[in-house]
Amino acid sequence: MTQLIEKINNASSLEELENLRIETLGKKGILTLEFAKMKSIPNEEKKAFAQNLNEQKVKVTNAIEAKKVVLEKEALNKKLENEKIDVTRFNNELSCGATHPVVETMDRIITYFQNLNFAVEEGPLVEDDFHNFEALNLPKYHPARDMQDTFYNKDYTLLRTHTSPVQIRTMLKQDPNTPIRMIAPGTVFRRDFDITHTPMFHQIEALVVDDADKVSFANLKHVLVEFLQHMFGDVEVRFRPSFFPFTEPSAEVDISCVFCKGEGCRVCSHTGWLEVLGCGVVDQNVFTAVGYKNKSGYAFGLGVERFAMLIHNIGDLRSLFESDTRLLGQFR
Ligand code: 2NL
Repeated sequence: MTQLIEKINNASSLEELENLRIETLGKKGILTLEFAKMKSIPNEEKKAFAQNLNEQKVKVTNAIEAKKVVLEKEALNKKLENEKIDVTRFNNELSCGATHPVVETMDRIITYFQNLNFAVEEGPLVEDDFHNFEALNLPKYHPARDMQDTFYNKDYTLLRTHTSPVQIRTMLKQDPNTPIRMIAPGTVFRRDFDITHTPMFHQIEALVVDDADKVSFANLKHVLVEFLQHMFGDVEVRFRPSFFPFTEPSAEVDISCVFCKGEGCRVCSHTGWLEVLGCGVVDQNVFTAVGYKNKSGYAFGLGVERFAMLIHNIGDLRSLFESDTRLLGQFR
């Protein structure tokens, strides 16, 4: 008996303990078999025999129960130890996301103009002929409306080819005597796909409108020189006469090449200059289309991808649309 109790106390697992229980108290256990002997015991000895057997049974049962509690607690502790999670542990290898260079560049430009008190306006991507073309002095049969450049829908709507319709909508919704100082950032769409063109890209356009004596080309020039030197550092800025249907006069703006400092390299085609935006004084036909009289305005437009490529020295426009983490990971 003491040997059995000792075995129980030394059991090293719940399995071993259960085996001991079966060996003693199970259907064919030694104590169970002892009880079966009752029949053959003389009547006068039965009471003492049964009492003794019961005492043994209680001792064994208690010993097993007590050991079971200990072993179960040990098993639980072991399980908790194995499954422990340190929620405070920091994993340096975690790869985190980064702002896409196009979005980062867009945010920088937006913030710059917000600080100059420009409002940020938005408009629909699906536009109509009037807001995208007609109001911008692009009459029917103008080459810029060509099916080659514009995504047309069956219902005569189209995907906006520039963000200018946002300016048209802003002028229409406001009283003509309320001055305008706005930028329109957003996606635009053109049927063009090669090394330097993607069918979707990003533009930011700006528009300033006020009484005729308050807005001039000189104002525009000053704002743009300050802006470009903020974005690209100490660069030369050059205005070249150009043409846009919605501005007169119009200019294209170059900065001295940020890679060769104007010496001439492959990026600037050995000219020393990089074209970065287009601008001009709002054409009177645009004001007529939206019912504005005796107003003057200036406007400019730029491609965000081109800015991002020049700022980060990215050679291929298409790499900005491939979501390759080897490129994007460099902008964390
Ligand atoms: C470019 C040139 C430009 C404008 C956009 C504009 C808008 C209105 C009236 C007059 Cl509502 N002009 N926008 C003006 C000049 C140039 O963009 O090369 N963009 C990438």
